[in-house]
Amino acid sequence: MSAQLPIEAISQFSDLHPKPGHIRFQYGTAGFRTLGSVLDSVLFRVGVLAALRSKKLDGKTIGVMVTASHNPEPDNGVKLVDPRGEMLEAAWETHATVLANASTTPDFIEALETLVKTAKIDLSKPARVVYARDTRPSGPALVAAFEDGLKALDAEGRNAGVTTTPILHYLVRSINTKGTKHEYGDDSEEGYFTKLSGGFKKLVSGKPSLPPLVIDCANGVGTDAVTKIIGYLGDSLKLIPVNTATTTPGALNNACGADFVKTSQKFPPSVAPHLKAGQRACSLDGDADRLIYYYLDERSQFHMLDGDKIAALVAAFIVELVKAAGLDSEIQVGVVQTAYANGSSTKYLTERLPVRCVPTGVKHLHHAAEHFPVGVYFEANGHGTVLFSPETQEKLESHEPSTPAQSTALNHLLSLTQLINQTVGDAISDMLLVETVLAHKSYSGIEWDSLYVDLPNRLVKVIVVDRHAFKTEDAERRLVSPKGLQARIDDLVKRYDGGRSFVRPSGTEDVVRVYAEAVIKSQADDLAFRVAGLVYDETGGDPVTRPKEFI
Ligand code: G16
Repeated sequence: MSAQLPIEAISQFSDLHPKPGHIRFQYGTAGFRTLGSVLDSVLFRVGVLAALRSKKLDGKTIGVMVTASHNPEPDNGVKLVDPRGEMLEAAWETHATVLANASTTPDFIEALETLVKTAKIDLSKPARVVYARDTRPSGPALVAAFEDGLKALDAEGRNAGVTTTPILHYLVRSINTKGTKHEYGDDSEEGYFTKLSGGFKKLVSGKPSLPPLVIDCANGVGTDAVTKIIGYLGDSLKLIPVNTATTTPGALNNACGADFVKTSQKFPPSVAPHLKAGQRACSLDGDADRLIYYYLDERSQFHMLDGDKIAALVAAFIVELVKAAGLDSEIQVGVVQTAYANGSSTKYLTERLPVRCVPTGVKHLHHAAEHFPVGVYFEANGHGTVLFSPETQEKLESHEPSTPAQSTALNHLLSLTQLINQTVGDAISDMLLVETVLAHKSYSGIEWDSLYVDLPNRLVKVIVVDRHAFKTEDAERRLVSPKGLQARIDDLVKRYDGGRSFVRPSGTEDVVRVYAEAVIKSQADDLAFRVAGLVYDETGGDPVTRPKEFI
């Protein structure tokens, strides 16, 4: 290991991107995420880190996405993507946090030297990074800071421009598998759209067309991807894009998008003109990696079909296909959820399939899903995908069907492996997946919704002095600190029929989240607000500013 860190170049560039003194950065649920205006130094340092990660992995291409996804427009963020398109390895999240918090350029260089030594990075290896950003106004300057990080290490950068998070993940895997027997797809946006739409068209060929689908693009980067895929889908599916104002200041995720629908349990007002009784619609989030469906029934009542409902729909469909292909004794389908999964969905799924519960964050769900031959994972907020293990993929490719019906089912499964973006949750791929199942089953939103009845639930955010004081266990279902708070929550929960509640610090916003469900809606609301009140009081909240609803 003869090559050395280019100290002079690093220090010159680093001086251009000083760390703001008062802020402590943390690589959280989905990377660094905070106000875009304070992230300059973080982006520069992530550039250096991404180059080192690539060197560590023998020059494999690392991905970097500049986005704050569902957060409001002034926020921004950055996350790293490992070579197979999966989230950054957990140990390196710690390295990222250490580097981001070095106070000065000499401290930063010292931290880099320690990292190179402890992680045994061979600096003579090449460094390759592909990167993209969403439509946030703070994006271009942050990308420029990031590029300085690449320059400091003389890394090879490929700018994928303005695109969705899932497309960036797709590109990373495609670049790294190019020319191998595991080639994932052509490493271009065109390759992505061709692959997904090709799988979809095969799956719905011969099925009656569904009525057009209204698609809320959250005024974000999904707009561009939706516009493009419309061209590839032709007559196979009609989409009606709304909330496509990507350049209107303040519009991103504002009263629209998947997080708005899920959290407020209503459809975006801007979608109203397109929704008539029986019409189904869906919302993407700001970087198009989450998807929530909804429809109006004949009485024009709103019904939400969230990530749990998507998991139930999709898992049942895949189980049927596996059986029809004659592979049910060889290929097991499992489901991964988090504590936010509605109690009814967990009951519905566990009666039929193996189900695991893991902490919030795609990285946790993804890894757990990899343990199943077919792993279906969805967070209730609409973030998820389906993974086919390499063994399953091989089985599907080599299986000899004994009947025409088996052959059809097998081909459908193979087309699903094309349609599904297996690198990460992908709203556009998930939308095509849902539409496939609806077309095969001749389901409208009503039949899909009737798989099970959601328990009424409520999600509340509490602003506290220090959310890091909240620590959890048991897949975030119980608090271990602050001491004694869990016992008080337990006492409260006992008083509600079908009551369940948990508290956890967010990894993407500076808040503590409180979830509650109960048999009756008013009780779920009451429980959520009472637990929120406990959280607020516990952390020394000011009685004057105590939200009135925290009874
Ligand atoms: C990110 C993560 C998701 C997570 C969500 C909320 O989503 O990728 O896995 O569910 O944040 O996390 P938290 O409750 O910790 O704030 P996104 O769509 O914002 O990238």
